[in-house]
Amino acid sequence: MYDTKQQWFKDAKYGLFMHWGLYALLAGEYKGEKTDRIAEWIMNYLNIPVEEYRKLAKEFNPQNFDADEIVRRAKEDWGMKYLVFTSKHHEGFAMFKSETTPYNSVDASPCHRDFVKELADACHKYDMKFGLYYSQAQDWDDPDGFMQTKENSHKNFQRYLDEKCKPQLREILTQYGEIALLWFDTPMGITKQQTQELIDLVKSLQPNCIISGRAGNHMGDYMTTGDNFIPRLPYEGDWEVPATLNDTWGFNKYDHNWKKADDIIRLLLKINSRGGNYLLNIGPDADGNVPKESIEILNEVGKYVKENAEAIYGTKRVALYHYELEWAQFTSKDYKLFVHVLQPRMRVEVINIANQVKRAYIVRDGRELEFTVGKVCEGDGYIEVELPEDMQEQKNYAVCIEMEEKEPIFEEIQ
Ligand code: FHN
Repeated sequence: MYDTKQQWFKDAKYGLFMHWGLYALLAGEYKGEKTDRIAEWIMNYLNIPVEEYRKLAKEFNPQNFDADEIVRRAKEDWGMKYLVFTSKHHEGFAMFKSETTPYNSVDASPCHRDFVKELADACHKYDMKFGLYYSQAQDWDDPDGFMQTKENSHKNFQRYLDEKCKPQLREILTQYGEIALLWFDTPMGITKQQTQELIDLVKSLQPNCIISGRAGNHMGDYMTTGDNFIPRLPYEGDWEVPATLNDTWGFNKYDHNWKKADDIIRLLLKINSRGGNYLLNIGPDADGNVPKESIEILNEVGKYVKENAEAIYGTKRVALYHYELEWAQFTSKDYKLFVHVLQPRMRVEVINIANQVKRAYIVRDGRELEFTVGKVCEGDGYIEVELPEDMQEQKNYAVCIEMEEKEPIFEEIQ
């Protein structure tokens, strides 16, 4: 059984990840050298010396960053239920006012802005759950932080933890009101005891804050999959897929490999059908603009999510035989099975319906549908829902099959 403080997370299904830091200024290129890999790793990939990289802080002055507008869109247009923002990524630069080190966006940059505060205020205003990413082990700026490619990396890791990581965690957990989620990442070189100390610190300051699956040593409050990885089968308990819209997290001007809105809708439903949450990323540019491609995709996906809210939020995973169809994905809630129709169809056929069917309707407008039921073989119910002619050319809508309240129609494995 899971703690009810995590209920919001179970029900959320869809959240916004935001990777933003000094790497946005480089956007995949440093002194004429390009990287088409994930842009927030440019310091590491191109071996930029710490002192050189630090100079970027003096250029960071994003005039167009509008936390209120991003959060409003995420909530109202994109249908997302939570936001996770990189308060400090592996580069080591804090996007908030920190007394621990002046290497932060308020003290080191001409903008003098606390972006964690701006986003926290907006999230609290729009009633959006607010989460913070904090790279607890990898810190390429601190001599004792973890950096895979550095000789003598994390020699005195405990000093880094005690003098930078923990004080900064204390800051982000005490300066901005409720923090619903602490998103730890890449727990390299961290021991079980050190992980426990970080978790204890988080819980002592914000007892309701839940912790991502990458705290280290399998000690988070839920499971985080690999980046962009969707399991074939569900995991036990709560889980989340962090994912990109193109192939980078931080802004990379050379990455144009945008996924299509239809693909994102399918991926969201595929994850939801297995009981997981989709944490989908945007990477604003150095001026604070969210790439227009991201906005276009998220607007289109958001339309689906909002029209079919009943079939997404608070849903549970479905039984195995409802997993993978070319034309549909499935979710369920109470005694309702939702068929998300992703390709044009004449009718919707579903097998293995255990209970008596009460009615079938189109989720977005409540329109009742004709259906026939039958049995393929003993214990194997079959339903055929006729789609009205005007629906037969359409795709991307959900049909609800509502059943008598007898057998639960989803599998509960917790
Ligand atoms: O190294 C990071 C990467 O930059 C990004 O933040 C992702 C998001 O899940 N996490 C790590 C790689 O898994």
